[in-house]
Amino acid sequence: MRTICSEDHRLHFPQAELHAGQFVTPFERPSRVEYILARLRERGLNDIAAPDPVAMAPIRALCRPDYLAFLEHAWDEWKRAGCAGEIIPASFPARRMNADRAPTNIDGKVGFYALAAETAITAGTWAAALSSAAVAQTAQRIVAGGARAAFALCRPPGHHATADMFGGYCFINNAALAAEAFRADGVARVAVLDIDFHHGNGTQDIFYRRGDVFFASIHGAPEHAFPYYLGYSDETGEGPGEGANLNLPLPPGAGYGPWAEALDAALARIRAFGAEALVVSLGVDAYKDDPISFFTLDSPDFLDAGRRIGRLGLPTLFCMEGGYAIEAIGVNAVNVLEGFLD
Ligand code: SP5
Ligand code: ZN
Repeated sequence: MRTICSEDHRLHFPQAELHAGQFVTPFERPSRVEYILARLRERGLNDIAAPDPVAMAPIRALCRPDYLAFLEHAWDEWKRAGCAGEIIPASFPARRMNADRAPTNIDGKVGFYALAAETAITAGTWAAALSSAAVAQTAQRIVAGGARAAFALCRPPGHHATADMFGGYCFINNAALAAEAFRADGVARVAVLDIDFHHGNGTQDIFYRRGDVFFASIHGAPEHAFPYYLGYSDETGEGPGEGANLNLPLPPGAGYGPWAEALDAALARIRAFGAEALVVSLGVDAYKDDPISFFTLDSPDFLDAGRRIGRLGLPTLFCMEGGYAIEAIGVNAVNVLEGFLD
């Protein structure tokens, strides 16, 4: 299985994450990629290549134009306004306020386009987000070209990003971009399986009214876990998308027993949907030692999860998402790939 990875992910390395009332070094940091690359090499998965140049047209089709303009120019506007630190949202269009009229003021704009305050934007964020999208695009082309699978080692991750909001460490939804690319290549039915600990709110939102892309997510129940305001089991899709959204929330402390049961349920629904290509939002923050999550999966469980996904027999693109137990992220992510290849 070929891995696509860009060095440009390093351009995004904020110093600050608002966590538990303090600024801490972000959990989502550049070294995550190094650990995954090291483990790939250790396991002989040495086919690692850089992405082709980013294709902007599909990104423009996926995201709202004003949101992309914001991401591209936010840093310059922030600096021009005399702000000293990294871009961190502090005001939000909450209930009964104007959530569809963007302010001109950069501080107002930042909150308008944010869904959470933990994610900072820095000078290199736009370039890094585009490189991550390019990684997903290039890996998707490999699968569309006939490979059984490819690994898009995306960083920053994408599954929390909507067409018009950043947050949860995400800026552009790489998995959604890949799913759309399969559709554009003529694949009639595509499934996105999100096994990151956190609900893939961005991916759900993008495809919620679509009957051609099935979305399934196994995640910490929204009553207890970020992103908190989406991911309930009664969110089943709308209009033409009714029945094409499957949320499988699990309670604090959930281990591989219930998690694997949820995975089998998701895989059965993907099979029944008639998917012809699969995008896996591959987060490994369901791991027992993850510092911001509450499932208790162990490293061998990721191997088993990969095996089950492999038994679907679909052309599969793995897109890297979360995972913050950094010393274990390589083993856990590569275990999913190795299980798949078994
Ligand atoms: C891609 C991805 O995995 N994004 C995750 C974003 C999580 N952001 C905020 C999480 C807030 C968690 N608070 C946890 C308290 C733990 N003691
Ligand atoms: Zn996550």
